[in-house]
Formats: sequence, structure tokens, C-alpha cells
Amino acid sequence: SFSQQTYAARGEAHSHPVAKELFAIMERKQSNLSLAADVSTKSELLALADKVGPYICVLKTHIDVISDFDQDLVAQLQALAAKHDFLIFEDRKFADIGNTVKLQYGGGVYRIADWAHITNCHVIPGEGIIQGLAEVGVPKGRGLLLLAEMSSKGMLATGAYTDKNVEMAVRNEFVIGFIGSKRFTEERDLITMTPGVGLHAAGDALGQQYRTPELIVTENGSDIIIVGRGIYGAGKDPVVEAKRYRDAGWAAYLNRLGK
Ligand code: 5IU
Repeated sequence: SFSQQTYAARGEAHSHPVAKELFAIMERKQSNLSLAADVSTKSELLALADKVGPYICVLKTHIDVISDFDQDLVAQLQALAAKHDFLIFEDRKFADIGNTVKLQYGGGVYRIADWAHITNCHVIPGEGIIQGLAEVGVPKGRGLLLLAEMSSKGMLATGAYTDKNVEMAVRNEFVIGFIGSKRFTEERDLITMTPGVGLHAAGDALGQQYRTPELIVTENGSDIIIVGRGIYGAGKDPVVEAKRYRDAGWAAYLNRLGK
């Protein structure tokens, strides 16, 4: 199983350039931690990314919550990605027909495909959404994650719907993996990233549910933990917490390898 192989070995063998780079970063930084930076201003996002950057492999953004977004923000994010050696994942969750998502991904105010190494989509419209996004993303060397599951209470991505995500991921080269709670397949070494990870809290008032890095990485075989408020939440020192989650995620990975 890919779960038993090192990130380094998987990176060397991988055919997708984004997955290859991601595994190489994970190995270099000994980090399988992604920061979910849901802050609402440009200055907060840049300050957080600069502080926590050394400890993460992926910075996950919701660019449309930034109240003072401008193109300089993404230029500065790209500079921080280069400085600290991480990839940028815009958690856009596209969900429209192929022709519309092409416009949303490549254009508009945000021009996501120009700066985000990774983005994601629901497959609720059918496989055309992947083809539409691929027309924009493949020429730019980007990668896509499918939303095979979600972390929130009562979510509807289960059973046959999750299985369809896996089938579509396997046959579309643009797809590098999933958002979900576990490893789904041994085909093409598809990567799983898992949100809803917390060492202390059980959840929030709006349906979020937290599970531990040990459960997600060691037991379930997911590759990357995504942590937001556990790192930058009220009263926390983001650097202290990022190190804590980086160490916990990496220990869970070493346990999985049996080291
Ligand atoms: N996120 C989830 N669950 C999901 C998906 C995305 O929590 O199933 I798909 C996002 C929402 C937020 C981050 O940006 O991941 C989790 O943040 P907290 O760790 O603060 O709950």
C-alpha cells in the first residue's frame, strides 16, 4: 500500500508534477500539515502565512473571504510560498457545469488558476466539471482535489457518491487526490487531505467535527492534515500550535510506517 511508503519515495515515483513537488516539500520540511488560514484581511493572511510558513507543506486559502483582496495579495502569497517552501491550495469548491467553472477558475477578480497550485471541486455536476477545470489548469501545471467526503456533521458525500468521486479521480490525470477522511484507492497514488483535525476540541457550534492526527494519518491512511482554528484560534500562539500539529502529524506518519 502507498500508506506504507515514505513521502519521499512516493514523490520520486509520482507522474503528476504537483504531487511530486508536494511530496518533496513534505519530506524536506518533515511536515504533512496544511494551515487553513480563514482570516478576513490581507494583512492578517500575509502575517499568518509568514509566521506559520516554515512548518507547513500547504497553505489553504479561501480567497473570497478577504475583505481587501487585490492582486498584490496573491503576488505576496506566491513570494511567501517560495520563501518558506509550501504550495497554495485555494479551497474554492467549484460546483458548476464545465463551461462556467472554466470562467470562475481562470478569470473573474481572483484569477485562481494563476496563483493556486491546487484547487478542489464537487463532482455533483458530473465529470464535465473536471474536464472544464482541466482545460484551464493543465496548461498551467496545476492539480485538482475531489471532495469525496466532508468533515461536517450530517454531510451527504457518502457511499455511492464517494465511490463515484474515486472512479472519476482515477481516470482524470488532472486530479491529484481527495478531500476526505482516509485513503480511498491504491490507483495512481492519489493523495488524501483531511480537514476537521484538532488535538483538543470536539467540534464547533456550526457542525464542524474534529478528529486526531493519529486517527486520520496512522489509522485511516490520509496523507495531509488540514488545521485552522486549532492553530490561529483565539488566545493561541500560531507558531507554538503549528509546531505542535506539525510534530503530531509527522509522528502519526512515522507510526504508520512502523518507525
Ligand atoms: N473544510 C472543512 N471541512 C471540509 C472541507 C473543508 O472544515 O469537509 I471540503 C475547511 C473549512 C475550513 C477548514 O477552511 O477546512 C477547517 O478549519 P478549522 O480547522 O478551523 O475547523
